[in-house]
Amino acid sequence: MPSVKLWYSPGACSLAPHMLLNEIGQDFEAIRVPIREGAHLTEAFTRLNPKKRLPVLALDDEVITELPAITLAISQLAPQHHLMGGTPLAQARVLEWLNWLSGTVHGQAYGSLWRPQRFTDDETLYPAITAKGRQTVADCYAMIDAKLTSPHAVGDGLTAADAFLYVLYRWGVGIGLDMRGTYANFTRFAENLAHRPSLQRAIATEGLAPLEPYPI
Ligand SMILES: N[C@@H](CCC(=O)N[C@@H](CS)C(=O)NCC(=O)O)C(=O)O
Repeated sequence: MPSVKLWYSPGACSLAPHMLLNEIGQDFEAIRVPIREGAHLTEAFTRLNPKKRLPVLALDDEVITELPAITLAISQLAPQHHLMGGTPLAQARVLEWLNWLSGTVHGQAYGSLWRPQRFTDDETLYPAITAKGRQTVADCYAMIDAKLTSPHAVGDGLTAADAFLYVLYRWGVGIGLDMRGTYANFTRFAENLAHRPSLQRAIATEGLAPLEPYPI
């Protein structure tokens, strides 16, 4: 077994691999890099990941970035958990989710909402980009809600897609969307996932407040 390290920022998308490492019972070192405090912009962190983004996973000296690659690496540590899908079709479905969640929902929608400066140098355009980002989040969440008619995004077991979706549910609450009122399937899904000890432990380690009173 390699020595495993995960660099995370509290409540960021790194919560997904954090949960998955707990899920497979992997020993690992969790290293806190709070984005809010600019800790991802230090020289030391930039040397580790020149993209200045979280999460980062290290397996011994091998540094892996990008959430879908990181969840694949975690899945390969414990293939019996099928975190990237248990059949060839399920693997394609998990990748389909992760690609869309990373590229469109995270990179494009939340990128526009939270980081309009990535899309233009013209500050007068920031409000329009931010507004479009918020609308794209809502559109994407409607699609997610329509697809999440069962407890897991793919098949009948936990996959990396579930973990990432849970993070996005939290972000929806964080940006003030009426998640419970608007996205009933997504809410049921998140409440169901919130019972998992692996997620509860990651939330406690990251020092996050529970979202809402879950019916435990
Ligand atoms: N494509 C990257 C995106 C990672 C990313 O943007 N992470 C956010 C946290 S959720 C981040 O590090 N943000 C730092 C910033 O915006 O400066 C991935 O999938 O891992």
